[in-house]
Amino acid sequence: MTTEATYAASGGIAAITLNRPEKLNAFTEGMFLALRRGLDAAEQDDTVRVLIITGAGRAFSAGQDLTEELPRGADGKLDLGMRLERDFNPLARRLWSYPKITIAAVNGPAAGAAANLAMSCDIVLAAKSAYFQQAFVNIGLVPDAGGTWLLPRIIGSKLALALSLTGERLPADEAKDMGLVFKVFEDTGFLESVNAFAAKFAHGPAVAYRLIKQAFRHSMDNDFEAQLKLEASLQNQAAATQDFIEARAAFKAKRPPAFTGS
Ligand code: LHQ
Repeated sequence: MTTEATYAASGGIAAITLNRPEKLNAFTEGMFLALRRGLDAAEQDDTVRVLIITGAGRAFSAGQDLTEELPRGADGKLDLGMRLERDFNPLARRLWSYPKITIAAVNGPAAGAAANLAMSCDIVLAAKSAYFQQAFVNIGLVPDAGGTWLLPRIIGSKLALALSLTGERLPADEAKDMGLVFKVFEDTGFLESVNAFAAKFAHGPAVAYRLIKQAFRHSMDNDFEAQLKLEASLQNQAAATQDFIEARAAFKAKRPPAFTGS
């Protein structure tokens, strides 16, 4: 892994830290490479139940590095679509369908594509001083990395459009009130608070986690009838796990279950 994002895992919790603090962790090609490697490592490690993505220093990330050379098409014109298709969109898709729990630990500003990639994570935790900014309009661009699909579904279309047209900063507490952020923690000891929160997943029922995520992904598009059928099918898969057998035995014995993730 390049040092533009670092990876560490222990005790069932993995963490990828975006690591260009002097440039507010703006995304570069090297950072995407490191992110892909971190996502691979966490996915392949059977002991990992939950992946935290956070930023080094005072920011989560300022989005695309605006000073980086951007690709051009054969006609010489900037081809930002190519950049999105190559780096941002595969990352957004991967986070959206990642088989383990993902937590965006937004420690400071999350601007542009970084705000939208944070939203692709399952749970968003934020430090009190953090903010989210659909900064695209300030540089004459449109929200990308899935933002125009995710944001209206999370906070409603009028708020999502207003935030995108104004480029206003959305403070953590307001983001929580809108349903984008699950919990806001104090700046001091933010990562410790995030780790304590993540610890509840560290030894949990991994198959159920994956299936729960699948159910909610499909509910974005399914009608009620299709979702009922999907729930029945997913429940059969969950019921076939050792963890369900163990949980029933633990319930009868009035003791906590010891999940193995299988
Ligand atoms: C930066 C950046 C940055 C480089 C701060 N790049 N250096 C996808 C596909 C292809 C192309 C286009 O885009 C996309 C998706 C996108 O993400 S577009 C949106 C890109 N992001 C932005 O427009 C946000 C730009 N940054 C800002 O507006 C501010 O930096 C925010 C509001 C995030 C934070 O403001 P401050 O706290 O006042 O910090 P600062 O502006 O002083 O930044 C600190 C340093 O970080 C500074 O460097 P310097 O060497 O002068 O100390 C900035 O130049 C650098 N930096 N963002 N995106």
